[in-house]
Order: sequence, then structure tokens, then C-alpha cells
Amino acid sequence: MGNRLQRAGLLALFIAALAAPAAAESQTIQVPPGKPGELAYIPYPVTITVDGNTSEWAGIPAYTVDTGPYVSGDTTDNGQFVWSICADMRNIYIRMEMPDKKIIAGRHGQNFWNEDSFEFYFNLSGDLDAAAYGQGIVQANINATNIGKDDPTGLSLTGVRFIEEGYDVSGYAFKTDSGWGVELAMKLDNNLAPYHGFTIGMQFQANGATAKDRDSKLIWSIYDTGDNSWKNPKLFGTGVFYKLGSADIPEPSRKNLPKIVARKNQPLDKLPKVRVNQLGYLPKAAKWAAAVIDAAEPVDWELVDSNGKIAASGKTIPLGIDLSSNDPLHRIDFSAFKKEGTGYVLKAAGAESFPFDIAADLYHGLSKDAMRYFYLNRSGIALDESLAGEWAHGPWYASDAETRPFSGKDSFGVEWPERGYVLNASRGWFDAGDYGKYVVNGGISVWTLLNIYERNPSQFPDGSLGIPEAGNKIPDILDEARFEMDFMLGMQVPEGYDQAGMAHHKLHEPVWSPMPHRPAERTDDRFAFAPSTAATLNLAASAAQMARLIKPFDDAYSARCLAAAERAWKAAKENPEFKYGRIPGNGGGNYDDFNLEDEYYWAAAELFITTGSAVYKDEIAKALGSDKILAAPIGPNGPMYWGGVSTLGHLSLALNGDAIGEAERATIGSLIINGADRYLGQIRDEGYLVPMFEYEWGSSSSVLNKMILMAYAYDATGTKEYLDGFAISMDYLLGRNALCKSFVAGYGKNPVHYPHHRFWADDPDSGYPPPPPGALSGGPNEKANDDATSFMVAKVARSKRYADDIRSFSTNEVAINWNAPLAWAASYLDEQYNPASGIKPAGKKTAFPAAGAIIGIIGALAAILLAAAAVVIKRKK
Ligand code: 9MR
Repeated sequence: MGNRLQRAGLLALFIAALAAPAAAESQTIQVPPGKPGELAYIPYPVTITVDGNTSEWAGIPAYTVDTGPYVSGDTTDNGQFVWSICADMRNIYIRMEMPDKKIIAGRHGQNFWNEDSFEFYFNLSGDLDAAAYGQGIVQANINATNIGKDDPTGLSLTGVRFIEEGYDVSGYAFKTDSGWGVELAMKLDNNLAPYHGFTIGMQFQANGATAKDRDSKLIWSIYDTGDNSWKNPKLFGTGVFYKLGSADIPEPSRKNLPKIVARKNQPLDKLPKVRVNQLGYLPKAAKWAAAVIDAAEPVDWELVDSNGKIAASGKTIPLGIDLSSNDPLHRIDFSAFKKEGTGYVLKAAGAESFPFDIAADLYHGLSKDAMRYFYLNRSGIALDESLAGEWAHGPWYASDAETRPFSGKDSFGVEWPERGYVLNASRGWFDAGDYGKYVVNGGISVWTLLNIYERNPSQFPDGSLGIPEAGNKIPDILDEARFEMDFMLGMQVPEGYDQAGMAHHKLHEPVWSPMPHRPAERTDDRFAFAPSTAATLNLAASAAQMARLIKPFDDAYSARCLAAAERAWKAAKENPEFKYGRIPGNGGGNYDDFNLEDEYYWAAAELFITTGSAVYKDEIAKALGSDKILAAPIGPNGPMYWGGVSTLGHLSLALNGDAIGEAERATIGSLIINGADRYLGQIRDEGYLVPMFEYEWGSSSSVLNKMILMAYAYDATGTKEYLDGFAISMDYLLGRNALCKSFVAGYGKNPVHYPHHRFWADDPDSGYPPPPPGALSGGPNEKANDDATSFMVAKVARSKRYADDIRSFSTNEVAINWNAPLAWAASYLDEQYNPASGIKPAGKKTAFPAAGAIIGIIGALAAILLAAAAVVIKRKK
């Protein structure tokens, strides 16, 4: 069907339409013309209030239909009708009106549909050739008895065939000067989101009763000449979603329809009220659950084993209403129970938890899967089926090996000069749900993996991960980090050119690619955007860190990294003012950072540890006198994130404490302990026992980065509360939370399943696999701002502003800088609690003095937690 469209001709028509004055004042709507009776474009997103007043429809094309199997012959009396269509991200909106001298409403003959009525039909099934009704193919008849009804959800629909659940129709029927009309919204199934080019089947029909019941039938689609759409969806016309403002006109496609699948996640009210870590608990770790129980007094809890026997019991700790979730909460401490087993269930007040295990090796698999995330996001190389399984694919964006720096005008109108070189920016990991690669975010991600190794070199040794380099005698974790390092090195401006030694900020396509989407292996439509000081310092820091760690295995690579790091440092010192990010304004994220004091400090710290040079030592001493650097470990985004990296410097220096002076060691030591104490306090005060009051973009990673700080505090002091705090925080990520959700794909009974990822769209028939186990969702974002979640900001408690929905880039994306601390945390728990892991105790201990450093620990964590009820009430305003 697509071929019968002459693309060039259509484009000409469209340009003519663009030149015409806008019909609407309120909304500027330019929609391609389509083809009468065959094809119509569905503009989106359009704001429509369904209220029976159709004034907002001005400007949206209206199509007149005056043909059909039975016509009345009088255009002013059931002889024609007009219809219009548009959509937002959740609904399709329909308007239909018909001149009618005598509206006939009431039961006629055998059936309601014999009176005046409108009908609409949609085929959203993915199979536009379907010749019979099935899932996702719907029809409705709205009859004139609805005129004047004041409840839009109480429409009386006749002849409905809504096989799919969830296709709610609401709206109004109303009288007009010449007849009557309807304004309707049909809610889309949760699996469906409009995208530019999304193609569906559709049909519109108006029935007029004049002399006899239903003696006129006007039908839009020219394929239905005999009034058979009600039994044969193949007779529908075609609708193609058109994203307003797009310059291209999408061809209708019969291939790219998403399949309607039964969703794998369940609504919150159907999930257990007793919330546990769905992966399970470690025998020797602290064990806390949370339960949604509306009772002021403690209630009994029971831990039941897989034989149905009560294994432990006690009283809950009531908290009142948790401020972040609005849930009435109780806490359950069953830390004293340490017996390994499977299928335990916690019960309280008639509610129960998902079954869970108690076992020492729970985190062994997760630590490997969290690392596998990186292999599965490698760019530019083919992912082999033997290693990647269903996530295998060709060498996507192998053409990054010859990346042109962007030149010409960006979307802000800024002109960028030709730079005269190409970059080998191949390799590197795709950043997140997009296919961009960003030096700034590469920095913290590489640091985090390298830090696992630097803290404990027995983590992820050679041969431990399923990567192509396994067996090359280099620890696998270094191989994986090196894959990103190669990309970062490739982003450095070569000698002899303007800004030599600086690093280009990022590399991506100039417009956002569709979702879902499998990229090409080669493209000439991807650019490196301008060099920035932030990217340059990220390169300096990570390359210096890599240089010292890889040295025993690959001297030449180490030297190459160090040279690049020193060049970058020098270039960043000479070019402190290039604070870019928002270029070209489309196609990728920004990672724009305008405060670089912390990046200078971090780079100086890594360079100093690697080289011992006095220049860097002076920088460190200076930085440790700055309030901003000192405040870093207690920031709202967690102690570190891509735009705040002081703590990366602190932690690297803590691991290499012998290199710095006593005073610096003490400063860094107390920063770490202070931060960790603060996070223990947050666990105490936040109902669901998580070190977090502010739920920022990527909140899961804030929790993990806070855990890393607690681990350093534990390493330094041996104070068990820090280790307890670490394990308790992990429980939040794996299900003990306001959403009863495990934010780690494949782990737990209700794990994230629809992350915002262009490849992991879970439509295997179309070549899109489900998310791989071990991929971490960003998690609740109190400033949720995408089509699936923005409504929540006004309506939903902040720790619940999240949707396991592929559209939700602001709450449900995955990212390298989030999975890296997941690998850190899972491997740390494996090291601490799993004697069979093969991981040796960490060789390097934090070098700052433990004595006197424990500021603010006021007793065992259990006691702190018991005092929580009072604190939670205090926080309530
Ligand atoms: O992680 C980033 C978060 O801190 C920012 O608030 C957000 C908006 O700028 O961007 C996040 O990073 C995204 C990046 O810009 C593009 N790739 C996906 C990243 C994760 O959402």
C-alpha cells in the first residue's frame, strides 16, 4: 500500500499546506494531506479537552465523507459527515459531526444501532492484513441517545467490539446548528505509544435514520463498499501518526507495528503489601522489611519457611505515614534469623511478602550480570551469539571509527567551523537507552569499574566474564573498562589542530532516533560535537587511573593512556572556558557541566597517584581547602554523579593514602565518615529504609553511590553499621520500596521489564529482545518529565513517580553510570558475605586513621532504626 504513494508528489502538497496560513489560532497544526478514503495522518501530540466543545479542533484537518453503501441524497439531512482525528501520547481523539434534520434516538427495531449513530474502528494489532477480529482490533458505535449526557465515561456504546481490555472510550454527544456530533477519546493500551510513522488501520462511519431505521450509511474507507468493516478489518483505511513539526512525511508501514503483548508487570494494588528484597537476604546481613499496614500499634509478624512452619516471629515497628510514599508503614527487623533456605514468606496483619531466599551467594550472579551490561552495550563490534545470546547483533556504528567533528549550524543557530580531521571514536559503550557516547559520562563509569579493581584486584579476574578478551591474561574488568577508554582516547583533538589535547564532549546522531530502533553498522550521520573542558578533564582523570592499573599487563597501553592524560590536563588548564554540552540541541543528552573545580581536583588526584608529580600534589592541597570540594560527599545527587566528581578523587586518594600527607588523609577520612554517617541517618529517617530523601533522575544510582561511601567507611573502621547500611540500601533496589519493584531486570519477582532502551523493547518477533538480567533502571524521579510519568508530579507521592514503561526516559532508562555502581555494590556484597565467591578480602585498605574518625555514630544501627518512628513524624510538616 505504501508504494501507491508518490512520495515526491505528497511532499509537494505538504509544502503547499505549510505555506498556507494556519487555520487555528490556538494550536498551529500542519498535517500532511493523506489520500481521501485511504490514508490519513494522525497529528500528535495535540492537546484536546474532551468536553463537547470542539473549538480546539480548529486547524485539525476535517475530512468529509458523502459516499457509502446507502446515501440519503440530501446533504443537509444525513447526506454527509465530517470526521477529524488527532492524538496525544495516551489517547486518540475523534470528532465526528453530521447534519441531521431530525435526530432519531431511542430503540428502533431490534437494536440501538438502527438509530442515528457514528462508528469508528481501529486495528492496532500489528497485522494490517488481518481479515478477522482479534486482539487489538476494536470498534464502537456511539448512538444519538448519548446527546446531552453529562458523564463522559458513561457513554452508552452499542455494537462495541473491544476485545483488548483497556480501550476505554469517553466523550460527549451534542447537538449542533445543523445536526449533531460527538467528541471522543479512546485511551491507548499501555503497550502502545504513538511514534512518528506508527501505522494503524482505521475506519469511520455515520449511520442516519430518516424515513426508515438506518437508511443512510456513509463510510470513509473506499475499500468497504458493502458495510462489512464490522466483520472484516482488512477493509479499513490507514492511519499514520505524524509528529507535529516533523519535516518528513512518514510512509505507512506494514512492518514496524509493535506487537500487543500481555504486560509482564502488575499494578501496585495487586502486589504484596509486605515488601522485601525479592532476590533474598544474606544470612549474616541485617534483614529489614517494610509493610504497608494502616495500624498505629505494633502488629505481629511471622517468617514462614517453605514447609509452612513459623521460623521466626516478632512485633512490627509502626512508623505512621511515610512522607515520600504516603504509605502507612511498619518496619520488620528479622536480622536475628540467619538460617539459609528458599521460599521464605514474611506475614503481618493478613498481608504477606513475595517468597524469598536466604543464601550467602545471592550476589554472585548479579555482580557478573551487572558487568555483562557493559559488554552488551559495546558499540562498533559485532556481539557474538555465543557470548551475547539473544542480544547478539552486528557491529553497530562501526563507522564511528571515522567520526567527523560537527561543523555548520547547530539547532541554536551557532556556526561551528570545519576542523580538518576525523576521529577514531570507535568502541566505547552506548550511553543508555540512546546510542550516544559521551566522554563526561564515560569518565565516572570507567572510574567506577576501575575502582572495583583498584580496591580489590581479585574482583573479576581474567576469564571470569563472558567477554571476547577472556583468557588474554588481563583481568576482565580492566578489559571491559579499556573498551570505553579506547573511545575516550579517540575523542582527543590530535596535535597540530586548534584545541589540541582537548576531548570532544560527545558523539551522537543529530536527531533522536526512533524508539525502538536498531542502528546501522555504518552511517555518515553521526558527529563528534565540540571539545569541552569537562570532557577533557574526564579523559585526563580516567586515562591516568587506567595508566597505573593496566601497567603490569600492558606497558605500551599504559604509556599511551598516561600521555593522553597529561596532554588533556595541559589542554584543560589552557582552555578552562569551554563549557559546552547543549550542542546540537537534539539527538543526544547534554551532560553540560559549568562548574569544573571538582573535575580539576579529580584529574589532579588521579594524575598525582599515577605520576607522583608535585604539580598535581599542589592542586590537591589547594582543592582540599575549598568548600565545594569538601561538601561533595553529602550532595543530594549522592556523593558522586557525572557532574560532581570530587568524591572520585577522595576515594582514589583514600585507596592510595600513603602518597598524601597526614593532614590530607585525615580530611578525606572525615569526609568519607561524615558522608556515610549522614546516609545512615537517611536510612533511619526514610520510611522504606533507603538513604534518600530527594528522588533525582537516576535515583537508583544515587543510592548505590552512597553505598560505595558506606563501604569505604566500613573498610576504614570495621564498624558494622556501615556494612549493615550497605546491605539494607541494596534491599531497597531489589524490591523493598514503595513500588514493590526490583529495579534490576531479571532479578526478583517483580523486576523492571520495559526500560527505556532502543534495542531491549521486548518484541522478539520484530528482533527486539527483552532487557538482559542485571540491567538497572534509573528509578523514581520526583521531577518526572516524560509522556508516561509527567502527570505524576502533581498527583503521585515522590518515591512513586516511576513507570516501568519504555517511554519513560526520565524514570526508567538504563545507563552506564548507573550499572557501574551496581556492579560495584553486588561484587562488594559477594566479597563480604560469600565465602565461596573466590574473591580475596580487599588487599588495599583505606589508609586514613580509623580512631577518632567515627563522628556521629550513635549506637548500633538497629537502635537507630528503632527510633525512626519519632523522626519520621518530626519530618512531617
Ligand atoms: O543522567 C543524566 C541526568 O543526571 C540528567 O538530569 C538528565 C537530563 O539532562 O540526563 C541524564 O543523562 C542522559 C543523557 O543525557 C543521555 N543519555 C541517557 C542519559 C540517562 O538518562
